[in-house]
Amino acid sequence: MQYRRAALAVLPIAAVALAMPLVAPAPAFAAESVSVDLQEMGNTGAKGSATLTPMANGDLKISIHSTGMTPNSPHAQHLHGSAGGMDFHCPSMAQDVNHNGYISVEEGLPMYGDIFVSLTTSGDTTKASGLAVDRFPTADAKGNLAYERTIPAAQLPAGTIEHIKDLHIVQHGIDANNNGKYDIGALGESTFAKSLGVPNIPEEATDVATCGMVAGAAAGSVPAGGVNTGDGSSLAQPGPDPALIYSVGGGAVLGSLGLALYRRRKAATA
Ligand SMILES: [Cu+2]
Repeated sequence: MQYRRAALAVLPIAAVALAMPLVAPAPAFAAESVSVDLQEMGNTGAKGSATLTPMANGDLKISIHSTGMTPNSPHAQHLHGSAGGMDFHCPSMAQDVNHNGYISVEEGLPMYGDIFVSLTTSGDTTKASGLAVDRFPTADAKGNLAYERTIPAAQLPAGTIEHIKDLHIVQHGIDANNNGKYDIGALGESTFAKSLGVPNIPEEATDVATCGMVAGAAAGSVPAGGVNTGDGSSLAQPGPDPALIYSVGGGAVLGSLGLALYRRRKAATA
């Protein structure tokens, strides 16, 4: 089984090699640290704070501390948004289309945008690692999550530091029924995962736990691209297709994620 897991873990790397464009190193650009207040999305009970620190050499240091996360469980987390002029925001509960009290990936994506950087603990940080669950931080037994990593400049998408205020942090993975794990019994099967051809992933594992924007970002930017907050008008328009956004590479990663989660779940219930 170790061998099988190792073989699956290679998949994301192969996907990245195919999907990752050449990224020019960011110019050296030192700026102040910015803080991010990670707010509960729906009734998740999770919250936290983060600091993004552009280093003098163009690297980006990320520090995150969250509480109320699903204990002993991995949490996918990303910088979402765009360096290309689109103005994305954290969702509000107006995006909770099915009124279940939580924000699913499908509900959140049109508002918070594509994955910009995957905040993994090691290795690749592109969108292709968006659900590489073996490289995301795991909350402790009390639901506390701590994360710190400095991502090298050469590994950041062009414009990351310059557009830091256009980006925001999203953490995934909730425990809706407070039983200390991700289970299908709580909110059913993840329709997002299923749309990528990976059945039997709990919706709890992919739903949004927290989201936070860089302090002051909303006041300093004007919405572009027709995305509004608050009035829910964007819901009437077809949003980006999540399957397209996560791309073939993301699908491959989710495939390995799904199997890993599924095995853990089986192991936990065995
Ligand atoms: Cu995300």
